[in-house]
Amino acid sequence: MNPRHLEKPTAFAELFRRHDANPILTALEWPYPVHSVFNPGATRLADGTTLLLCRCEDRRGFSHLTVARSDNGVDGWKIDPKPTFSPRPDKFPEELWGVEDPRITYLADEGIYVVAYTAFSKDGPGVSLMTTKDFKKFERIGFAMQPDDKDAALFPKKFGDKYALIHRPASDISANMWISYSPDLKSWGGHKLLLPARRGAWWDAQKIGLNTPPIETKQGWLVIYHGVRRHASGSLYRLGLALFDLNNPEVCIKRGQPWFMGPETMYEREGDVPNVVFPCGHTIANDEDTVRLYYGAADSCICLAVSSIKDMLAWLDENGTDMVGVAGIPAERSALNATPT
Ligand code: BMA
Repeated sequence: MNPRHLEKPTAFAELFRRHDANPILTALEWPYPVHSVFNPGATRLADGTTLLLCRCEDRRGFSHLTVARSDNGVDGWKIDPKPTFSPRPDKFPEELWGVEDPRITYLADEGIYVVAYTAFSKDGPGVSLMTTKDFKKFERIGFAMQPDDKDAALFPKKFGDKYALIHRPASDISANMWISYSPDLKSWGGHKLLLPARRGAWWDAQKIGLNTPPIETKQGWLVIYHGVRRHASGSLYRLGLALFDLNNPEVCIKRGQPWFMGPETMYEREGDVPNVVFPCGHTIANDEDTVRLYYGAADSCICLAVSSIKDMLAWLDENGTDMVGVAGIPAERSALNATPT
């Protein structure tokens, strides 16, 4: 049982409701030995099946990816009997220390899934891409972004004739979200700052990074990101929301001020890395509104929380700051303006 202060920590309205069955997947359910399962990418296949591409950590500390399928997205998971996608450092040296945190984007025009994942190389984590049609055979494209870079996902649509990727390069002085473009998923350029971490006491002051692929709505692209706040005993990973222009994703229209979900339950507060909620995927139901967020809790297990596009937009209206045109800053500079002091 949760200690009393963890039971219902606050009176804040809940945007995403945690599923009663949480955690929905743990290492205990795995058909072969793994230490932990977390941070899954997610998608719904054409037949309505929910597919999770789960990050599984072994007892060396290295991660691989394994597929779990369910008819209802909650239980009855059928897990591949052995690793679905293992690191191949012999051919792809950037995968020396494993593959992590996959984000799945379906490109409807081409009928392929593009998975952006973290390849843990000798020089640190970088962003790799692979494509698949069936989650059985995979084609690696290789490093899209060299180290230090992670937290990447492709937009499901092209802008003009270019694919667009959100990612998070990190240096000693910053860890902000960037956007880059490519004509072929191989050469990347046009790099621009998309959303910076805030500063000082903000919940997203030290580092931020994309979580799930951008969600297309009539009002713009909804982007779920994590913010990290470091404190005396470690880091707190919480989730925030921002809205970007449909035709020009570099323009931030709104940025939520508070986090909308943070570690509150026992399974989010305790585990290998305490105080972490970290989604890498969501699915949208047939009603085109219900959003199911699949997240890693405390880098230990897989959980589900449910909301809707309608509620996410309403939450941003209530809790967001308008970013465009604030203080006379034109739309094209909105990313820089997204750092309230
Ligand atoms: C981030 C990522 C995630 C992880 C989180 C908390 O940097 O590496 O895979 O869940 O840290 O440990």
